[in-house]
Amino acid sequence: MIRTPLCDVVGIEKPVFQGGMAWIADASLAAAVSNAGGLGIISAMNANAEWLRDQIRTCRQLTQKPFGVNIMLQSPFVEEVAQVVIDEHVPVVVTGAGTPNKYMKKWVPAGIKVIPVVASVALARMVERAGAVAVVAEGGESGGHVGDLTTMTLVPQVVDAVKIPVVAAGGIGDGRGVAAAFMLGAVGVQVGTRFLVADECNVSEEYKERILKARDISTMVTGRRYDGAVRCLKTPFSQEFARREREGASKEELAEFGRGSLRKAAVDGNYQEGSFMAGQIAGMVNKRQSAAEIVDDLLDGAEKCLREATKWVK
Ligand code: TUI
Repeated sequence: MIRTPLCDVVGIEKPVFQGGMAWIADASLAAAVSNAGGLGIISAMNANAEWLRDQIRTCRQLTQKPFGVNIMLQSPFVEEVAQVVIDEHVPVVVTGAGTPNKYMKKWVPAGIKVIPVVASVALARMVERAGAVAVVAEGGESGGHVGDLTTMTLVPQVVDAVKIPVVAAGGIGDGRGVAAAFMLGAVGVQVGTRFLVADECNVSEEYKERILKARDISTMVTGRRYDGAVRCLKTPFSQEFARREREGASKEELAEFGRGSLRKAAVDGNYQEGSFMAGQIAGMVNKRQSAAEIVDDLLDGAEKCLREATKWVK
């Protein structure tokens, strides 16, 4: 069994967070991960207050355990969803794609445990001062919106910079990755891509099949030119996006071209026009399992690695 200080901070049994994947991480997946002893996370993505409130209430019907809500700070509905998590007494809020300090001024006094995703040491320090109980240090191996640093370089630098627990994310898909994260000083992991193929994940069948078929070099990053870098599978859509970017399309033109593409992938399973966000670990995700099996495989695998890790030490 693996138990770390993160478990006590968040009130969970197993130090595994499920990534708040936009258009994908709903009450069904979040409740399954929380019931398995990890922290399930509902993505507020670009949805409005009503949708989020409904998902939070559904999640509460499916699990008695703590769960989180991921708020993407670039959402057009950020103000209203920021209030919903207070009104609904959500235990944990994870933020992404921006600086959450403005909202933390309301969340922290409301008793919400705030755990921002950071892609730099500077942001980690800033959110610690603002009252974050932990941070997720996410390297560019992850799917979706990515920063510049890798997990290998970001995690130890964040660990050295802050006193609060650090959760590693980006490129972690099995027990070896979990063990490596612990070696870098993290006390937990956040995993997204592997949960895409969980039985309780309601993403389109096409998306699941594409993840299962992906190999090591199947992802790419688009949008680097305008600091909106997004990692997704190489598909007709992402290759066309990259072509337009190379040919000098403006930020507005690219935003227009990309509008609705994640929904097309996650909900409609539209391979031609969808943006199939996925991390570089997709090549290792080859099996459909329940969320509980995934959580247990991650930690059992880590335990085995950690026990064997001393064999070279004389
Ligand atoms: O946020 C994510 N991953 C995401 S958000 C998302 S939704 C989306 N949909 C369409 C296009 C773009 C996004 C999909 N995946 N991960 C956490 C994360 N946060 N990664 C990087 C950052 C980040 C980057 C810069 C956080 C803060 C930051 O700097 C803030 C600042 O202003 O310095």
